[in-house]
Amino acid sequence: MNCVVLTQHRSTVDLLRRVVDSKKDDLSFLVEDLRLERYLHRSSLSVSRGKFRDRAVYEKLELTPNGLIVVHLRDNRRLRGILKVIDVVRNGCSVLVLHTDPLVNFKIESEDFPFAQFLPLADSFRPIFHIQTRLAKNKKRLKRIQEITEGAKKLLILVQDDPDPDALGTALALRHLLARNRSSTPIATFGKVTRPENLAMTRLLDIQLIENISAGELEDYDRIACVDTQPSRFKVELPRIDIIIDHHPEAPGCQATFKDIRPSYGATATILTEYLRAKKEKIAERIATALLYGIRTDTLLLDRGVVESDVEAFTYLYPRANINTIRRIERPELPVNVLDSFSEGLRNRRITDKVIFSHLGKVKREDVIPQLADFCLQVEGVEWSVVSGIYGGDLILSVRNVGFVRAAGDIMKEAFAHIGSAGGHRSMAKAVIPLKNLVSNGKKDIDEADLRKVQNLFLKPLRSAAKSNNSNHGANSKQVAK
Ligand SMILES: [Mn+2]
Repeated sequence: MNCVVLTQHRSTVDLLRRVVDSKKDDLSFLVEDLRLERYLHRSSLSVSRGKFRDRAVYEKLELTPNGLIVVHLRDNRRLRGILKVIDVVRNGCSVLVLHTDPLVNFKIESEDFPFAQFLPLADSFRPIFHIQTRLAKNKKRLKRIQEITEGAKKLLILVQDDPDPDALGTALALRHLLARNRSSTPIATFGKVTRPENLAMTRLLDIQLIENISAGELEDYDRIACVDTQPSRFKVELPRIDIIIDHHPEAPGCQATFKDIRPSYGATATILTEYLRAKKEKIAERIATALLYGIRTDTLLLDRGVVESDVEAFTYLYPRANINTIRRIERPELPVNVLDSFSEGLRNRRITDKVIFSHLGKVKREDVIPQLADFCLQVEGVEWSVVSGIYGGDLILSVRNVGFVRAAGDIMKEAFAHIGSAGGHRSMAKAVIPLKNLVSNGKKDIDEADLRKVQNLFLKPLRSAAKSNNSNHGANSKQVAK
C-alpha cells in the first residue's frame, strides 16, 4: 500500500514511521515546512514539500486507488479547504484524518466528507491513559509490598475458610508477583476447599494449600498476607497482619502494615492483575487462567458489580489464559456410570409451573447434580431447573433459573431454610437437607411421597411470587406496557 502522510508535526512523523509497516507499505511524507523536510531527510524518510492546497504537488505522489492519505494538521481551520482539494486529486485513495480538537470547533461534520475516516486522538488515547495512570499508582503500592516482604524467610498467604476461585487465583498471583516459591510462601486456610469446581481448580492449576491451619501455626511465619478477605472475617484472633489485599468493604478497625482495599472492584484478582501489569511481569498461562477464573466467578461473568478495571483485566487476561482449562474446571468430566442415573432422572422428570424437577437418587459425586441442573435449564419452556440427589446422608438440591425471574437464592431460603441450609445467587442456588429431616415413619430412604413434599416446598414461594407479580402487573399496567 502506498501511504502518504500530510503533516505539520514532527511527532506524527516519529509515530507513523513506527505504526505503518514500512516493509510492506510504501511510506512517504508531504510537508510544507522546510525544517520538517530536512528532519525527514536526516531520518532517511521519503518526503516532498509543497502547499497542501496546491493540486500540482499531488501529481508527483502517484496516488493509486489502494493507497492511503493520512492527514494530521496543527491548525484544523485549514482542514476543510485541504480535504476539498484531496477529494479532487485522491484518485480513489482512502483518507484518514487524525485530530486532537473536536471537529465541531471547526464546523466540520464528518458527513461533509464521506470519503474520509476521522480518528479523534484524544478519545483513543483516553482509555490507555487511564489504565496507565492506574498502573503507575499500583507501581508505588507494589514497591511498598516488596519492602515489607523483603528478607522474610517465611511468608504466609492466608485466604478465607472455604476459599473461592478469586481467593485462590489472587494468592497464587501474589506469590508469583513477589517471585517467591511454594515452600517459602505457602497458601493456607483455617477451613478447606469444598466446592467441586474449586477443588477442580486446585487440581488442574496445581494450587497446593495448607488446610485447617491452626492459629498457633501462624507463629512460624515472619510475615502474613490476607487476600480477598480481612482479619475480622476469621473466627480466630490473628497476630499482626502485614498485608491485606481485598475488595470487600473495609471492616472497622481493620489493621495491617499495608492495606490495599478497593471495594468498588468486582474481584481481588483484578487488583493482582494490575500489580502484575505494573511490574511488567509476563503473566504465565497458569497464573492468567487462575486470575481470569477468579474474575469470572466473582463477577458472574462481568455481570455483577464490575468497574472498568475488571473489564480491562478480563480483556488483558483472556488471550493469556487457557480457556479449555476453565471449561474443565466449570464442567468437571462426567464419570461414564453417571449417564445411567442421568437417563433415569430424565425419564422420571416432572414439569410443572415452568419448573423441571429431576431426581438422581444416590450419587457418588456431588458435582453431577448441578451439571444435570445446567442441562435441564435448556429444556424448551422451562424457567427453573431443580435437580436433586442423595449424597452423604443429605438430599442435595441444585437450582438454576433463566435469570429474569425471582432470585434463586431467595426462593431456596424461603423454601428450605427451616429444614436444611439453603442459599445462592440470582440464577443459581443450592440446598442441603439432612435426610432425617425428610423421611417419616422410621423409613431409611426417601420415597416418592417425600420427594413430592420437597417439590411442593419449592413451588410454594415461587407460586406466591407469581401471584403477587400478577397483581402488581394489574395495578401498574401502564408502567409495564412502557
Ligand atoms: Mn473476591
